[in-house]
Amino acid sequence: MTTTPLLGGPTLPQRRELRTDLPGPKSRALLERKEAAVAPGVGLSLPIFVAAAGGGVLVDVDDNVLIDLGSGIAVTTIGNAAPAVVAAVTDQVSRFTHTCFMITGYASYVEVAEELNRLTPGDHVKTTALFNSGAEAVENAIKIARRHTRRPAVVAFDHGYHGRTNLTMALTAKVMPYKDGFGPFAPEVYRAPASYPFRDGLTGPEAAARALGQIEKQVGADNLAAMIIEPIQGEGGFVVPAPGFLATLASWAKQHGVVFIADEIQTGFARTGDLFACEHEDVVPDLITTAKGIAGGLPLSAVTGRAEIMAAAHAGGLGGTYGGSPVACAAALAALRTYTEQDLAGRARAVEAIILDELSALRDDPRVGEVRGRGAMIGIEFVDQDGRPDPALTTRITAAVHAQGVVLLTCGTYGNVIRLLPPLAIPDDLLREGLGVLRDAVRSV
Ligand code: PLZ
Repeated sequence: MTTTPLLGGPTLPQRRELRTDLPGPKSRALLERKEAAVAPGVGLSLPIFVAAAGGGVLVDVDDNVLIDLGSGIAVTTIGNAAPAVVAAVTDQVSRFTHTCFMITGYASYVEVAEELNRLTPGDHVKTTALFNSGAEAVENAIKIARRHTRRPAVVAFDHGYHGRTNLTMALTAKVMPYKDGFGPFAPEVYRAPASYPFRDGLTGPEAAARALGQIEKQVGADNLAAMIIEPIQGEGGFVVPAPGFLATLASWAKQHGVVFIADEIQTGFARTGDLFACEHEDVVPDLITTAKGIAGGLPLSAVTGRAEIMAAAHAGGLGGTYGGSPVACAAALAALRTYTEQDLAGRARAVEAIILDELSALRDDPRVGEVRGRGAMIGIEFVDQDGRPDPALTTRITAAVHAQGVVLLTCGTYGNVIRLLPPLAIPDDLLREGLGVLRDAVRSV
């Protein structure tokens, strides 16, 4: 039995082991009950029900041990049920579970805010507000930007993803499955072309000039409260913008008094090999939204930004019953300590090297259009012989990988990108094994 070298962690065996075909009988029975009891709008990528997880594995209810290359969509970056998080949460729930921070305070909320103010890009004075989900953080960032600028419009980008609530659906680009039939959507949201080097062939400054030209013609800087962008697009296909794209947008925003919001909900917390993806290009956002990796699996999100912008929201204007729950804050303090004390950004760069090494044999495959990304956020875009997106091939490869007991996610506007988001607590040999399964599946499908 090997345990993860990174976090001293879990007691689960760190090896893949299939005792049944997938899904096994217990998962199949739960799937039947799910179909009867759970609204069909809530999907399930793999028909597997989990009993335990840690390090780089998920153990299902049939005692199958699966390799986790998804981290629950970039959430359990420090590992599932990470010991430091378990200890902090256990201690917190035994003392108190809830007060509502808007009613009576507790220190951990303040400490999480202090940590985020310190860790996020830029050395200006910052403040933070805490919420529950990524979408809620995005909504609040827009509320703050509008109140600060007294302007109505917001620009988001092609391939962008920001959530499933009404305002964030409007910001999200892709209609299926996120928006179809769920409108009407929030007004005053405009979409600009993004930078997608593999498909548009533009340099960063060229792509930025195209976007800004459109914004100036169709929206007008004087009407624009904010632009919101993911520094590497997640759901949209792990699209890394060409160098200079983000910096050009940010400097235009500054010049025109437009609030530049970096949505680092998927890219944040060491995932891309820096603590935040903006750091790679020295871009300093006015506001940054974070969630996912922030609390090791507990629901927590944040808006952090320039104190003078954050102060635009009047007293009592921001909040919610559960935002910054004491349990989630306890988890976050443990998780944030882990990121910095164990240099998980460095670990993400080591994971990147392993991924690129294991996938190097695929680069000559004409169906592999591009392997891209940074750190432990790497995507593979699949194309047909004419270079067009090949979602059917992507689905076949993913299904073959799932059947072998490796949890793997897809993404992309065209549904043709396999994305790798392993927990950073995964042992190297297990990561290599999971990638080997993927490599074999690509070859055999
Ligand atoms: N912004 C950049 O990646 C969440 C969505 C999965 P919530 N991404 C996973 C799905 O199909 O619902 C995300 C993101 C970025 C915002 C969000 C929204 O975060 O916590 O899901 O609300």
